[in-house]
Order: sequence, then structure tokens, then C-alpha cells
Amino acid sequence: MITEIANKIYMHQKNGLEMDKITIEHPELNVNNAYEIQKLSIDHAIKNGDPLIGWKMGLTSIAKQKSVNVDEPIYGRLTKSMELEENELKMEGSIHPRVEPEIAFMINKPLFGHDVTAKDVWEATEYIVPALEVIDSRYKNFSFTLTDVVADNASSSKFIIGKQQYSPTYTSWDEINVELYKNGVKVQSGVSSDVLDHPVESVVKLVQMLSKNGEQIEPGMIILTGGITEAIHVEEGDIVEARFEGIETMSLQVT
Ligand code: 0L1
Ligand code: MG
Repeated sequence: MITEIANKIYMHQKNGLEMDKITIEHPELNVNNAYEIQKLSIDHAIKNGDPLIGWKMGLTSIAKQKSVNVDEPIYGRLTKSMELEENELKMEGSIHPRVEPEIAFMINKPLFGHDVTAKDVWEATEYIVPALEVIDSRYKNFSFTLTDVVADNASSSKFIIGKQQYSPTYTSWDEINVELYKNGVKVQSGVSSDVLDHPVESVVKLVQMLSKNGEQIEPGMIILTGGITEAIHVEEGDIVEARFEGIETMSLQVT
């Protein structure tokens, strides 16, 4: 059953098609089952030539957890085809995309185990970059339970990282103010401490969660630490701009 569900989710992710929540037909599924389904569905992508290049943390702010009615962060897998090279998001292949600004860590050493510390993460950080993540739940109306969203790879769809790479010591990475503009109008603002108090703590939490499932971060992997503001809904023709104070302004054009 788990394999069948993973196959189905993979097809919906690949083709940008919405579906009913898996917990409607299978209310007995739990979050552990969901992480198995997530792994199996992304293994399909990997076998089809789309390698794993990193991990993302989701639901890292209390506001975001409340908005989807859960009380814990989740993780998802990032594959090569999710990374946008240009600042353009095509609606073709998307369902109901939303965009959120994040801080990303590029890791250069293996990170594993429940005892990992923030110091370990800093020592394994090659550089930090701002990023925009596009989430696009495969579930109708962007509505799901914790089990559903974990199985759907934490709504991962696309992401783009900034042009400039920063040293971990460049600034206080928990004090980055971000303003999000849609078509020139400010729609959201936040500060990076909203990400589990500090984005580095999000990487620590990720490593701990992965270790429970026998996984680890490999050198060369990129980690999206979680949305600094609410994700904003976008449509064809929209232009999103994220102003990371003192860092960089990133934009995404929806076509
Ligand atoms: O990246 C995220 O925080 C999204 C996690 C999944 C919840 C959602 O789709 O809003
Ligand atoms: Mg995110």
C-alpha cells in the first residue's frame, strides 16, 4: 500500500496535478508512514535521473504551524529539477504555487546524529545564501493533515538561491529582516529569528530528525531552513521581490 501511494504522489508531483488527501482513503496512516512514502516517491525521481541535492525544513515558525494546524516542523527532499536557474517560475506544471523567503546553508561535511550541535553545523557550513522557495501542495485547496503534507514532500516544488554567497560570520543570521513585495506592494515582512529562533537551529533540528530515520546531510548539499514570512500565493504575471536587509534583493517572475 505504501509503495502504491508513493507511486501515485510521484506521478502527481511530476505532472503538477492535484489530488485528494491520502488520509481520506487511508486514515490509518501516521507521520512515520508518511516519511517512508516521501522517501519512496523521491527515490523514483532519483532513479529517473533527478539527484538528491539537499533538504528543506518546513513549518519552522509558530505562525506557520498554526496556519496549517500542526505543532512540529517537518522536512522534505530537494532534487536537482527543483532548482530554478533563472528567476522565472512557469505556471505550466504548477497547481497553486506560493513563494516564501528563506536562508539556505551550503554544507561541506557530513552532518549526522542526535547529538549534533549548532557549532557542528557552523563548522560544516561552506556558505550561506538567501533563497526563495516555491511550495505547491499537490492536495486540493492546499489543505492537508501533517501526515498528508509529509508524504507530499513538505509541498516542495521549486527553489532559487541568491547570486551572492556569504561567510557564516558575515552577519547575525538570526537578525535578517525580510520584506516581501508582490507587484510592487509590500505584502509580508518577517525576521529570520522566526525560523526556530535561528536558522542554524533549523539545520540542527533537521539533522536530528534525519538521524531518527537513518539519514544524514552529505557534503555539497543545500539546506533550506524555513520560511521567514508567510508564503504568498502567486499567479501568472506576478512579480515577487524579497528584500533581505543588508544582504540581497531577490525576485521571481511568474509566467
Ligand atoms: O516550506 C514550508 O514551510 C512548507 C511546509 C508545508 C506546509 C505548506 O505547504 O504550507
Ligand atoms: Mg519553505
